[in-house]
Amino acid sequence: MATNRSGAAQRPNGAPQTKVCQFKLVLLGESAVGKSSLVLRFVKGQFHEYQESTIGAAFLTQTVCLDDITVKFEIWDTAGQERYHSLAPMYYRGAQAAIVVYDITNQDTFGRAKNWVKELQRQASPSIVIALAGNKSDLAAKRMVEFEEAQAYADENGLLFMETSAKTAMNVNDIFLAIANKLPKSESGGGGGGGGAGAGARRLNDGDAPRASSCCK
Ligand SMILES: Nc1nc2c(ncn2[C@@H]2O[C@H](COP(=O)(O)OP(=O)(O)OP(=O)(O)O)[C@@H](O)[C@H]2O)c(=O)[nH]1
Ligand SMILES: [Mg+2]
Repeated sequence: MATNRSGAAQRPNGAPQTKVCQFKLVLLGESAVGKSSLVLRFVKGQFHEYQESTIGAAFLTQTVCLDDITVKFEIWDTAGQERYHSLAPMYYRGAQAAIVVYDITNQDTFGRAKNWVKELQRQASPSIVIALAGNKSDLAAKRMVEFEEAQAYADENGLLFMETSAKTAMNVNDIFLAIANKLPKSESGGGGGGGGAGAGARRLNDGDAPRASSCCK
């Protein structure tokens, strides 16, 4: 397989081969903040007023295309109910990215989100990319968490931050895209993927099965 000047693999007809990088992403946050709704919006473009509470966790995938690579997210949507808390490490272990979600109409969920951030900072991969999502931004009339307060907290902790609405789709694709852009796509970004402890991307060539520890270049 030939490579072009930028080092990207080329097919025999000269067309550049798209790099596909695979990342494990986990959603965490209090029950009913809208984690499943954000994933449903991102993956299927849908919203359900009566979304059922998640049991255990749900797994979905979605790809986003950046300029020169395709990022495939393996998404673990965890259950926010307290009785499932002890399962969470199974899902954030080896994750390269996390979205910690709170509901802008509920101050308690913001406090819970901060606890999830602390837990990730202590126990997840040191290079994990964490995004904070203040969901239900369509309910601004009932707002209890100020944008500026959350932005300041995110800045102090090096988090991406957006207010989102799974209902109107505001900033939903954008937050995943911002994460995709921030994730390291080189070997120096960390090793391993999937269930491993590292934080690098797994690169897939077209038609390849996932390879456990090779990274995007
Ligand atoms: N208005 C509004 N409602 C939302 C939004 N996102 C989710 N909801 C509603 O909030 C409720 C809870 O949403 P879920 O997506 O099930 O919340 P969850 O965080 O996955 O909850 P668990 O699975 O129990 O952890 C549902 O009734 C949704 O329709 C939003 O952006 N705006
Ligand atoms: Mg859910």
